[in-house]
Amino acid sequence: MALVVEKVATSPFEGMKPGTSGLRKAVQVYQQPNYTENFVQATLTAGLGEKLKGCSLVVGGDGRYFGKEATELIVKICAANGVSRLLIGQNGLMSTPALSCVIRKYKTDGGIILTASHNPGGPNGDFGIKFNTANGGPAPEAVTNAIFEATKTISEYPICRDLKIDLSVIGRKTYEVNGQTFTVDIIDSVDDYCNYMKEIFDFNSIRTLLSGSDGRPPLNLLLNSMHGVMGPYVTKIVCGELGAPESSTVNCVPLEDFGGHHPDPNLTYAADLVNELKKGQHGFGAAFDGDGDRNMILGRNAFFVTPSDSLAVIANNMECIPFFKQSGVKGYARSMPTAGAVDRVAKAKGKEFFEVPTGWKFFGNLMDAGRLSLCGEESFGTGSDHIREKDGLWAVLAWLSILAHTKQSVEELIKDHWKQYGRNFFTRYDYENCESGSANTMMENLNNVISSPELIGKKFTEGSKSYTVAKADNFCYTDPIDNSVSKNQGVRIIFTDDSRIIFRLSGTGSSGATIRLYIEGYEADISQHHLDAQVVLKPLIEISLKLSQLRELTGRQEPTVIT
Ligand code: VG1
Ligand code: CO
Repeated sequence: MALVVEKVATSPFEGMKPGTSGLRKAVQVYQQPNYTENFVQATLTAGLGEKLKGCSLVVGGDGRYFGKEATELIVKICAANGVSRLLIGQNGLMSTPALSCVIRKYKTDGGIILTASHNPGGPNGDFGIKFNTANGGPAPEAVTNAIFEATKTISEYPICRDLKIDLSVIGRKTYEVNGQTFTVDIIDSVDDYCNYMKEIFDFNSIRTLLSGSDGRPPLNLLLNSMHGVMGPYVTKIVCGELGAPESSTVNCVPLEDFGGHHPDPNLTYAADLVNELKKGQHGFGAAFDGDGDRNMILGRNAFFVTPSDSLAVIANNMECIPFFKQSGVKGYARSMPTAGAVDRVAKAKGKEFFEVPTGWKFFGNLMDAGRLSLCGEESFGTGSDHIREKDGLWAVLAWLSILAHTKQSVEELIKDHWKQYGRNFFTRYDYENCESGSANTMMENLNNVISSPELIGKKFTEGSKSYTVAKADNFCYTDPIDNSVSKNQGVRIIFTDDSRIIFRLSGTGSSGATIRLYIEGYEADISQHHLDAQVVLKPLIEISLKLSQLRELTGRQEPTVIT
């Protein structure tokens, strides 16, 4: 079928600057005439440059409200721009890690992900668009900056308005646009990813762990997909391939509004899972976010594994995962605010170690250069160089592999880890939706505090605890591969005992400002390891709040979320 290309005149919208992970805005903002079209066109123009004509792309999303409309627009605009092939997840669904996997497997020129990840969805929720490059990873800052520049000058976009596709039917459709062939492949959202997981892990050993067929009691799982995109992946892989009963999964039907909840796997928004695990019937629990790249791991009785510890435990047990036996274990990395547990494993194992700014895009270059195997963020992100996104289900399968191999429980593994390496106590306080002006004032004040020469060596006392400042700065990162520099990535104050307090503003919110306060304290003494992180870190939290005047400036006495 031959299609007509129409040129539509448009004008720029303000504020289309991608944040930590794509452009996230209220659905109503995206629904404005030409808003989505402008951003898609800018993404194609600046993201692909000369490769645009004749390129192939993967498109998929987390199933949130407005995803189908946006997918249809993308098809029409890609066709008109001379894109030669699109691979689209059935019904527009594809988890972020699966999309990364598909880009790499079919060697496409990149992909477009329709998600606002853990942000709420629905007509009054958020929507988001993110561009990934040919390595399967989130576009680096140079590319997202170029996209932003393109949004400022856009004056028209081409569209094949008559192109109608049925996203629900798997199969190939071809069209003719300006004498060239345009191919749309609707593919199964799970198959390629599932096959890859089978290559990476030893499914037999996980099957045995779950069924208890080696004489041990079966491991009862509870996996909560939070009505995000993960439902079909969990059903097919964990139930279908690994034989877990259906009762070990909840909230597996993707909903456009995630059932009205935040699809965010943390102790606050996944409280249902925590409460269920507290009953002691399950030996392992996990939750995923809307687009499936985050994971929260719990042991029996809701024993909470901090993402920083999860990363360190996986780093310490890489031999349990067949993929790394083949590819070898290269370096380890974490984002700056993530607690330093993995640093100690890297040191003990003699591996190269990297500390990068917040956001998965900073890991990609290191992986592409063959220097990084495993990395993570405190925000429930864990992943490896099998793809170029963090990967929630991969993390669960990694944990199950370790449990199968070591024959230990989650709690035993963590406690043994602390015994060997000491414990990095960690907590994050989120103050969501603060007024932007006061949040910015607070950050400005903090920048002044850290630039004062008197701060170094200064002693802060709270109750019976004292901390002396060893170093203070606003984190600046130079990428070791391409030497690109990312400044102002968070104010950090590091004390002489390696404790840290870190402040930064979120780059994933769609309105107002979210302040994140990260607190870390290290304890080598095993007699202290059982203590509650909130208790251990209380003096540091108090010091942070006083130093920043957060309560006075924002009027917030308590955080919205504590993890
Ligand atoms: C947050 C997390 C960050 C993560 C990002 C995207 O960013 O802190 O670690 O990479 O979300 O995760 P920010 O700027 O709000 O702190 V996701 O699951 O939204 O793709
Ligand atoms: Co996510």
